[in-house]
Amino acid sequence: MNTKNLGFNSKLIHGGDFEDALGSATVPIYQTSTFAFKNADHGAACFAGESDGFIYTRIGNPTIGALESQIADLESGFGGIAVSSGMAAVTTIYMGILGQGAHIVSSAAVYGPSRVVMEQHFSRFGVESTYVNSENIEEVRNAIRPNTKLIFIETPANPTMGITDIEAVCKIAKEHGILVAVDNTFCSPYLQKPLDLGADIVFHSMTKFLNGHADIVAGIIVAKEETIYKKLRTMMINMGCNMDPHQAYMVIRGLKTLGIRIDRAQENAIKVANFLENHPKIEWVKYPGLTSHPQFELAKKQMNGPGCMISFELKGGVEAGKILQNNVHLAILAVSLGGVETLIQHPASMTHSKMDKDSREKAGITDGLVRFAVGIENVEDIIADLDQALSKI
Ligand code: LCS
Repeated sequence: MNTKNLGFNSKLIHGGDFEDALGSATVPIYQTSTFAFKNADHGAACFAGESDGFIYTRIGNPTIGALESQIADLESGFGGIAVSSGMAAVTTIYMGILGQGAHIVSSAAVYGPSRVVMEQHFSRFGVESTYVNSENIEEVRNAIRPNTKLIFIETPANPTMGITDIEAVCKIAKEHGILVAVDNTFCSPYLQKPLDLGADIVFHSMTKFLNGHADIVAGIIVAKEETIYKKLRTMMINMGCNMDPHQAYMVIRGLKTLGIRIDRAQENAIKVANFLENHPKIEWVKYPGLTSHPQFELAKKQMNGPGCMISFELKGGVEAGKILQNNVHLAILAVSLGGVETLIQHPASMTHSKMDKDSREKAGITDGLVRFAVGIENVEDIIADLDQALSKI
């Protein structure tokens, strides 16, 4: 079925370039590592790229391919590269685009390991990095060097909820012939389409909203153009960070409800953010749907909704935050986000603990910051849970 002209939610159900020979209504799991060739010439033609046949699951697999084509279409890209985790997406992009002597400019506030892997490991191979507050476009411009090959941004940023102007960054990058990669994990293509705003590469931890059920770890990269797609696909194949067919099946299944899951969680998040902002024990709340967010207007312009992630700090900082974490009952005290369940975590001691304190502080990740991922439960229950836990402080 040609799904090109369907709406977003219809594409979630019917998208993906896959037609089953036996008419299966859902994409089956091709749980195989290898594929039989029709004969020796066919095998050679597959390896030479002269035939479309499947060869070996690390190189390609029908279940994984269905997911890749579906997400590439949702992100308006040329092609998708499914990988074993969000971090596999990050390292595949770094490996594919950067080389010895290359330089990367990145948002300072990114998922901790995206920065740690660059500063502690890629630096050993001669890759230089500069971390800037990408909410300030001049800081991005000023960090560019003659050897800058990639601008890497995450927006909204994990966990500060800072917003980077994707279009403005891409404009600067184009002037210098630099590629832009955007981590779209916090939004999904339902809320934000970086390739339409000028980015070259978009990627996700599909562990989060795209799968949506907190039961697998997975990642995907989508490139806007064929040359970058081919380069990154080859890197994924050679590094061996491919996805497993069962993982792909789980994401295809979870993806069908992406729109209604986000609609519901976002509706809840707006109410939770308002509750927190008006609570006397809260010092500050950062949520793109609140007019108090410093980039409220930018968020409205580049996102289709404020999303489901909130960061806040309590009066009483770290200690008060601990009491809150220890007293919630409905919200699960756990890292990750984007599932149907509400989660709470403390970035400075959990997701961002491997970043040094100085870098954390410069990135706006204060020791007292608490991150709240809003799920699809009844919002009255989420708020009542927070209210009773706050009363313990
Ligand atoms: N990018 C972002 C924005 C993320 O939040 C994460 C994981 C990753 C990349 C890496 O993805 P993974 O390899 O885990 O699939 N974020 C997590 C978090 O905030 N809590 O636990 C994991």
